[in-house]
Amino acid sequence: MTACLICGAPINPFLSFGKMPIANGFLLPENFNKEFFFDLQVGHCQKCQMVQLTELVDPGMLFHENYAYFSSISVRMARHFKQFADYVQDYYLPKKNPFVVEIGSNDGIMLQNFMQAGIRHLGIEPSTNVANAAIAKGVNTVVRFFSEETGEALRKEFGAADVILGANVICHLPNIHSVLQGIKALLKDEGLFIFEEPYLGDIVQKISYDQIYDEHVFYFSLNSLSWLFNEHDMEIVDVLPQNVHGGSMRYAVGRKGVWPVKPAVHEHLAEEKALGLGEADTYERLRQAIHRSKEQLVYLLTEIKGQGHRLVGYGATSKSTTVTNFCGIGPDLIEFISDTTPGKQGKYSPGVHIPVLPYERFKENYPNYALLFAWNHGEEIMDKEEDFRAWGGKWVVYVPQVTVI
Ligand code: DWN
Ligand code: SAH
Repeated sequence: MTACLICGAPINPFLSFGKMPIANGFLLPENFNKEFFFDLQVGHCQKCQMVQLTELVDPGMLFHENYAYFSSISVRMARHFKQFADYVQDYYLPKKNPFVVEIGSNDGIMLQNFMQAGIRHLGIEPSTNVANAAIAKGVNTVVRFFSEETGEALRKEFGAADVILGANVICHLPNIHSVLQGIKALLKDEGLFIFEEPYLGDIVQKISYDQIYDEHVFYFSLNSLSWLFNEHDMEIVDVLPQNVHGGSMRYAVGRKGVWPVKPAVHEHLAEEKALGLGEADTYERLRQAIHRSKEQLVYLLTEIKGQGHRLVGYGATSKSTTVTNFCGIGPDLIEFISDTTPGKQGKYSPGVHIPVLPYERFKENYPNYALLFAWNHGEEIMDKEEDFRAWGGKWVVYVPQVTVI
């Protein structure tokens, strides 16, 4: 049995996906025989309530000079992070010489807003290629993994931060206790740590099992995070659900007793109880629902293909690596995956090796069906692809259920 990364208690694995490759490990044929696989398994800790992976991949294998994900690929996400930055500026930044730090700042999608407003800022980003894209925009960035040591060193070099931000990154950090120590070292006493991550409540309700992959070490709930922050003399003072990445939650966290705790925190804790996020049965039901979803998707795709239709994937997401490998969906079913990221194009998808081709290949020769791997950007994509629908093309989606649109 594996020990919980948060509290050390034994955790019960509830779902095994089998052998999985690196979710963002898009590769060339000469590297097929060197591909790395690990056991993707997820468990729930009864003591502190954290849902987490039971086997970890070394972060150095995931985040490096060829990290495949550039945050700015989505226009809607750029808008979202502008709103996030405005919210921080309006409610939480002091007027006099504020200093904003972001952990996992990627290509500067959030910090560019502070830069444009002339606000002192710093991004901490270990993946050199995306960090360089931020630096090229003029966003101050250091290429480093955040930890206690980093937090202490940055405090000495740059002074204390008024706010520390994170988006879709804290759930990636297995050294989370060290990260929280680093945050406390870098943050002013009255400062706030504000971060947002995919929300466990949404994963359970939407059966969005494709959020489970190597980079996502933790699947946060308010309850499990409250346990964690309490260990570090910190507390969650506000929560705000976010309609991005399939359902996220934004948390504002301060040192204990410094900020008033908003009623939303108690309301969401009660909702989590009603949803059964603390009960083993919930995860057994989730496991069964995931297996049903897999069967339905494979059945539908096989039928579409059997009728002689052309089927392609849309968006070579990290999430698609879980779906394709878990469901056994390979190039026999999917002709190619269309993606706008130059670094993924011309490569093959991890594990099942479906070709990833430029978006133009989709646009120039529409398939009959497109499997929407980037379902979290569904609104943006459907708006953009009105011509595909008008031409007679159909979307296949699998979250929250397997459907043809
Ligand atoms: O947490 C994470 C999130 C924020 O980003 C990371 N661990 C890794 C990554 O996850 P993902 O790869 O599942 O993220 P997305 O944002 O769902 O990826 C979208 C993919 O789809 C990109 O490769 C770009 C592509 N895309 C496209 O081809 N056309 C996206 C849009 C919006 C489009 O119109
Ligand atoms: N915040 C962006 C990027 C999310 S992807 C967004 O929401 O779109 C996760 C990012 O975290 C990657 O850019 C990755 O390189 C970075 N990351 C991973 N481990 C990290 C660590 N220990 N410290 C800081 N950033 C880290």
